[in-house]
Amino acid sequence: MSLTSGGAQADNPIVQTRFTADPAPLVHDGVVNLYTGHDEDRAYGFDMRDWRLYSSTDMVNWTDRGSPASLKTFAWAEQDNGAWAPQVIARDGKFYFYAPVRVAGRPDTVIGVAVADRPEGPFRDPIGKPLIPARTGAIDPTVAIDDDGQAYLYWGNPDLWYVKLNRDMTSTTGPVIKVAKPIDYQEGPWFYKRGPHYYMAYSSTCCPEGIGYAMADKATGPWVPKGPIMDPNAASTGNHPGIIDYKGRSYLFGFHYELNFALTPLHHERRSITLRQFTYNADGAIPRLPWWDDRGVDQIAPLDPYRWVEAETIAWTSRIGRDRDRPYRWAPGVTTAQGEDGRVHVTRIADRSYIKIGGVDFRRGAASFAASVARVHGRPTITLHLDRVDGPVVGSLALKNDDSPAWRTETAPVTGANDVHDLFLVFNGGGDALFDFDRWQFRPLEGLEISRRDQDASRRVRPASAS
Ligand code: FUB
Repeated sequence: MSLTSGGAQADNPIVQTRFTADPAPLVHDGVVNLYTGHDEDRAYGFDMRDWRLYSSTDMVNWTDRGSPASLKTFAWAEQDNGAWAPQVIARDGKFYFYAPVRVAGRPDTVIGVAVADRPEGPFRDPIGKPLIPARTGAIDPTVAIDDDGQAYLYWGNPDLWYVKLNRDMTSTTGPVIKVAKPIDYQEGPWFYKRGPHYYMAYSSTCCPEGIGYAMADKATGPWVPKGPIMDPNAASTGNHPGIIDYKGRSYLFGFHYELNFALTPLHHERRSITLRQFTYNADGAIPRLPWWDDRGVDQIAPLDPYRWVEAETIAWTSRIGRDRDRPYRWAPGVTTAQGEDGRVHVTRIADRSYIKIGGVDFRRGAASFAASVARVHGRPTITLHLDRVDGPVVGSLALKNDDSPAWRTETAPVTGANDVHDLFLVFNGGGDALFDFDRWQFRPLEGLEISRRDQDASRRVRPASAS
């Protein structure tokens, strides 16, 4: 199958290496930075200790950027649980991270603020105390800056509150205001302005939760309920919106529990972030969307394999095996780890596991494949399949047995890879920790220099289609 007309389609949920919840996307500098909550692998109820970051430029392949912040960021907070829904905003060259946490010995929650110079952090606490002191229902902060420069922080379950932020984004001004909430409002507010309209999306009708929204003519309301975006579904107790525009398309993030149900028929708070594309109506209304499916969104532009690609750039991986007819089942997997220097790599690669990269544009042909690897055990192989996990093989790299932790590059010839294809890196060998994997790159066939015209064509944007 050659996908020469454009790119691939994503898979829902968009992260399989961890359980993720409470999506908070931030578009900055041409990149979607998706901040998430993180449900521990063995969670029963909410068991959340850090936040995660994933980034994408095509909405199909997501790069694991590690943990930008954790409960340790807030030294005064309870350290064993409570890292609930965050949001990040950029202002004046810095990034401000707002999140609810708990304080030892208090039944209520508080909201903390942290700041960083880069989207991936590390975030640090500039005030050494809660930004919003303990209050009933002080969870799920959402932040936006109005056209006049005034920033607003909303939050709340089951009521909806806001306060104005000072220009420094780390202090408040004026009173905390409780607003008249839409009747089905529950939690998880997502506040933003688009054109002349102010929007408040939220998790609705607990439980199970759908997604609703309201609109207003100014940042402080009154909020006029506009009905559901997504009806609740009995298969999912929770939901939680994050909404962005990116490269001319509009996206709704939320979550479901399908990877949990791949493990067990029992409900646990082990959630997975999902994604859907939509188109606003001419009057600014958000259309009613169906429940999350297992198909994600169209790729915005194919991935360029002739530059180094982080190995943790993943459209789908085999930690959860899946084919379209036989929904979910466990399979040998891969995971990701973050070094002391903040860099993320793929590790604990098991025999028969794989990483799928969606919509890779080999253009007029690849000559070789290079992988940066370390801690290689035995003689594992990386076999390069196109289109399917058992699709045509265009190359195979046999790694040298070498336990050294130093990254080194190994290469193998490639034949028959051209045009746009999904790429499956399939790992084989004895055991479940075959090697560590930092990044990979193809080299084009000699003489087939990649012209500017080809590069432009490969970045051609497909017409947007609403899901
Ligand atoms: O993830 C913990 C809590 O669950 C969030 O703060 C709520 O919005 C709900 O998603």
